[in-house]
Amino acid sequence: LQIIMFKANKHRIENHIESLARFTSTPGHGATRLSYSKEDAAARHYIKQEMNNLGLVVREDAVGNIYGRMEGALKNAPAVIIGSHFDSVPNGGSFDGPAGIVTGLEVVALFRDYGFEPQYPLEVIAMIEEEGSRFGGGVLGSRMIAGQITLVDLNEMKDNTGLSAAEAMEKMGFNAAEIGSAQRTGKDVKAFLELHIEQGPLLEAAAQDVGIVEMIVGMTEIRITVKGKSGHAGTTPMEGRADALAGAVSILKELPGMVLDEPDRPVLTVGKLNVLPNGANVIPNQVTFTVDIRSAHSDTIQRILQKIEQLVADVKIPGISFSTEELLYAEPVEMSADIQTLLIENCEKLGLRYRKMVSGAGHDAMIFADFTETGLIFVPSKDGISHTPEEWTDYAQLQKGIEVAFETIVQLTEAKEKSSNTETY
Ligand code: HGY
Ligand code: MN
Ligand code: MN
Repeated sequence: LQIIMFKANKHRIENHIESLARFTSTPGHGATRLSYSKEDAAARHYIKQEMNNLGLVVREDAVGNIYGRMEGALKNAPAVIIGSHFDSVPNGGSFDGPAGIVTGLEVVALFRDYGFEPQYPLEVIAMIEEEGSRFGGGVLGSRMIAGQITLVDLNEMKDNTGLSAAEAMEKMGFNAAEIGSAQRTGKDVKAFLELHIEQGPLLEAAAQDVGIVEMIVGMTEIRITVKGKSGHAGTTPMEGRADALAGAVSILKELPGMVLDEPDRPVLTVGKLNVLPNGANVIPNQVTFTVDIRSAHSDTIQRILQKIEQLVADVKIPGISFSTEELLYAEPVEMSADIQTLLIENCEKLGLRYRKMVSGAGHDAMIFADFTETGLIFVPSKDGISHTPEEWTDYAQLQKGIEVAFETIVQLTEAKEKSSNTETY
């Protein structure tokens, strides 16, 4: 029995990752690449150029997601899509997002190297605003593809300078009003596959090469705004102050305890907090902060949201008011059982160690799963860390994950080798 191993090219992989890592507004302090920023534009140029070099037909949808398409033998057949996002968190790492895009580029390069021709068309995708670092919420590129976002939403989502997502798109030559044309459905998408770094410690600790994701936890992101009354820090008596930060603290200090007594170990994070007018000698009149809650069980998330609602209602400080907005709500979602089976078969064929696992991180795959067969592959993260400049995955590990992705994409596109005399047995 002779198994032909199609080896991915580690140098190409490393070169792509290192090249994309250079497009950051914080050089030396990790990847900071916000959607529609000049760093986005530089990364976009690189990605499109590499797609062109691979002979792909390159296009950008109305809202800035990038596609590189390889036609298949079957005309008008739904496409298999592979890719991830190219925006980052502030001061993030080089692999979160780009690892999945580089996987798409390398899979196509392997199709070219080994003479594979897909029956179903193959599309590499690079999506915007998965992290939500600029406009909040997250998975925005994929939610627009899934038809879950309207033009009204894009006019309402603002960055911290008050610019809306629609205006930011327009500045880069995209057109939020055409958002409908960005939608994909199960009719024109046969499957979606994403490779991502694990962003946790399990694979490295168990010396396993690949994580096969069964399910992505549910998550919600809310933004709470606390309004009070500004005033002079020196001449305003403590009694009767409507100090917005004091109001916010009365909520913030209760939040961690809310999840600790939940049986299924949900997580809650306050990652963003803004104080206005942010003067050391001015009583704050407005504080906004985000609350990110995740659990494998949506009833747990609902219960925590109700507890927060009650907590806010119970705060009785004269002159202090609260408002809450939901920026994202995603149910826990299962990955395709069929694709998981293919991934297991391919890991075994390649002699790789693997585990099935739950993803505590959100990914574009959780949105694609709403309308097409979706698979998510993890590769190990050094020390389990991510969303920091120290984020790292050995290129040899990334190469193994890409080889699993290649085998799986060959199956999903029902690709055939050009010369028939190199049958795999
Ligand atoms: O927040 C997340 O889980 C992902 O990194 N956007
Ligand atoms: Mn990511
Ligand atoms: Mn991330």
